[in-house]
Amino acid sequence: MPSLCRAISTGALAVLPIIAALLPAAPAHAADSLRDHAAARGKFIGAALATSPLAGEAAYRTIAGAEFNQITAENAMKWDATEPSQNQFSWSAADAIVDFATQNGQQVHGHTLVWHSQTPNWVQNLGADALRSAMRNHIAQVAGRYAANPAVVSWDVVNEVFDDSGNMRNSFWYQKLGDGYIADAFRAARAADPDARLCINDYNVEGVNAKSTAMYNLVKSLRAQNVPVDCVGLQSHLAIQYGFPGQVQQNMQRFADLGVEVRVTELDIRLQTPRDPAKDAQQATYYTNMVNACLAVSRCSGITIWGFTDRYSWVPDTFPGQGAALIYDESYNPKPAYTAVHDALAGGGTPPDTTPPTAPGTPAVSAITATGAKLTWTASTDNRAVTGYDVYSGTAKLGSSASNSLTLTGLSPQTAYTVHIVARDAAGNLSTASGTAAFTTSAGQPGGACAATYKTVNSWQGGFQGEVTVTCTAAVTTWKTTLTYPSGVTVPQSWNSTLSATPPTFTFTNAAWNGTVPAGGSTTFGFLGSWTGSGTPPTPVIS
Ligand code: 9MR
Repeated sequence: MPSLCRAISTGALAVLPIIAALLPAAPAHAADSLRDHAAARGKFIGAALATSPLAGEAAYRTIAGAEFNQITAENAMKWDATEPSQNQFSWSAADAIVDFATQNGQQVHGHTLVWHSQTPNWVQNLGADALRSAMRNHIAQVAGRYAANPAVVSWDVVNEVFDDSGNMRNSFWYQKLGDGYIADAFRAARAADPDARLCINDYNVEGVNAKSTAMYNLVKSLRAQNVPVDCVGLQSHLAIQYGFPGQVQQNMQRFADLGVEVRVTELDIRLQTPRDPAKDAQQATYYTNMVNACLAVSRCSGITIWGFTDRYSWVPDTFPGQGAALIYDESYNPKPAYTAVHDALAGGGTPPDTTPPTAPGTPAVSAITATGAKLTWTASTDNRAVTGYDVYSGTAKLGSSASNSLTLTGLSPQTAYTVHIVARDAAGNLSTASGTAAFTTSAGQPGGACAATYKTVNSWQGGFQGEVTVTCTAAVTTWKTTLTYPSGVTVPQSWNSTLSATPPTFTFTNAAWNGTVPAGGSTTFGFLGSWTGSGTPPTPVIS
């Protein structure tokens, strides 16, 4: 029994006075710590620890020991740290983590045995058979070293085997060994440490989405083949500007229903720096949501935060301009995010809002210009309140609105957009996407003030009449529209404009009397075209 915390977490309250009397000193952590609240809920609360501050910074060690009951090595157990050269193992950094955890009555989650990243070149350069042997040997040595150590209770056996779309990642493992390396790795890990819980770990699998469904299908199929997968790790590298993932609790539950444990393995919630109170509050809400989702699923064993202080985090190096993703600031002061995790684990506070808004209606598009368009949609409803909408074209966010309409600006001329709307509420719950609406912006004009639209007024065998309307958002005294046709088109006659023809390009400038167009006004010119084809006359590209 390494500490009083363990005694509490195993429910041995009756023996508390005896243990307290036997212990030479009080436990290092306060009764109000995250770890005690988590243990009281039957969960772990973990932190990833970095080797250098763990060795050298008293404040780092104090908080890491006092607040968390599970530790993950941020880097010290990865392949490049443990086996930098073939069969030459280096244990000092990994052992330092395990020793620290043992001193503080904490469990260790091993991270990670097989990954495409932070794996030395010598491994990546091996042929298939040698690679398979090296993988088995690495797992046997690394998991085997700590198999008898009671602190080390679980392993990420494989990490990030999917790409961002949910297909098998085309890593050197996959290229040389096919997807069989995954089952092989789990079997080797079970052989090396029969008592450890063995996990598959990935990012962007927190909510229900294509990638988490791919993960779900893989875990289901591996377990059907008796591959020893005990646990699924949801990394949870989130960002307040991208919204809280949809249906996290439901996603956790579907894995749980497969009979596996789920856990949040690498939680951090970044924001665009600098911090401000509103961003801190949003971040705190997301931390609350994540803790509450885990608390609501009995097979969710706990939450590990990827670090704990903003002083040491991978985020600013990887996402320039973003950071402040953790629960303590750079000077080890607890942030609102700490209070959020604390209060959620302690069980108080307002009941969590996990209900997303309903999907918005499919947007209607109007007032299309060269650089903008107006979208209007049927509003969503929510159990509390809809706080806003985000408009996307694919994955690119085009704008946000607090109401059910938005005039988009800054679009590119003559570009096709397929847009959809997502609603959100104050807790960061996101609706499913609305239906999509497609439109193409009109052509731009020099100076950007005017845009042109074309229509065929009439056509006959070998000929047609075209009409162009020039609409200006600011007053102009001259304008120009260029139409480019497929070859074979000529324009023998035009009116209300001056034509300069270098087929297949025809440039129309204003006539003497219609160069002046007021802001919001328009003018029209026309022409006769001839072409050699039949059927519908060709449509010009406008620029
Ligand atoms: O936090 C880790 C950082 O210090 C390393 O430089 C980086 C190298 O790949 O790995 C970071 O941790 C990653 C983890 O091992 C797997 N999931 C994503 C984490 C953040 O990149």
